[in-house]
Amino acid sequence: MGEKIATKKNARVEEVFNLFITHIQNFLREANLNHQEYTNFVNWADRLGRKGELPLYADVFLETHVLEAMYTNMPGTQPSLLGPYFAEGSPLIESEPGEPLVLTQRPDEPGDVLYFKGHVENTEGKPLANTRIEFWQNDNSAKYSNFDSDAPDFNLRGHFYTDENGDFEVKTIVPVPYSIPTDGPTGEFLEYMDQHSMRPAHLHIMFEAEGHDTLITQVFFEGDEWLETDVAEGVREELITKLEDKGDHKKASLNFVMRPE
Ligand code: MBD
Ligand code: FE
Repeated sequence: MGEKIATKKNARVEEVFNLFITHIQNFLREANLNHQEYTNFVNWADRLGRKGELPLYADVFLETHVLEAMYTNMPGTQPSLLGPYFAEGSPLIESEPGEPLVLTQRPDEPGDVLYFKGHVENTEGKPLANTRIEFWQNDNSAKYSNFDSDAPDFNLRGHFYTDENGDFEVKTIVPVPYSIPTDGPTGEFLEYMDQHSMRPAHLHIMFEAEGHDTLITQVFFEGDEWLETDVAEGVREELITKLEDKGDHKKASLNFVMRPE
């Protein structure tokens, strides 16, 4: 309607898009695509977008490379993938003094009970009290609430705060290895690449503390058969913890180190 298209110049955006298109063009040249292959490729990308799998595809095959470029050799706990299954607006979890926090769950949530303990401090060794912790994971059917699980919205999701010593303990269930969806264009891609679709079992945790860089990371478990071949390449050695068998429940813990801004 005669409205001017935004032409505001942004040197960074221009640089990034220039690089992007140059590399795609070089890729087409290097792969020596014929016209039919080019059409097939465009159609595949179109299916990916229409199925809503672009965020999934990007988080599985690209996100880890952004993190590696940004955070390798930085002090503090290594970030890992945010992934496509974070949901805004999780419930606040509170508990009576001395009682553990209980992550939102159904009355008889299937799975092995897990008590997960964490300690949060910064790179100077100062414990970080009152750190906001966002916590989400899959259920025993390997699905995420708000996305592919039949569980109510925000099941196995919640946020809470560290105590005065920078500690927290939350009662949940042990997450299970996860297959990314194989019935759409992302699955098609995995088949072309002859690659499996599995991620090792993991907890998603996001830490926010005043005056510190937000830490988005994941926790994995020793002995998981998918640690070495995680389809999304999200595993970092220091994020692997041990599941201790305590009879009627499991226990695990990890320390997290945040960087001052
Ligand atoms: C997941 O559960 C996940 O955490 C990532 C990063 C990608 C796909 C599924
Ligand atoms: Fe996940």
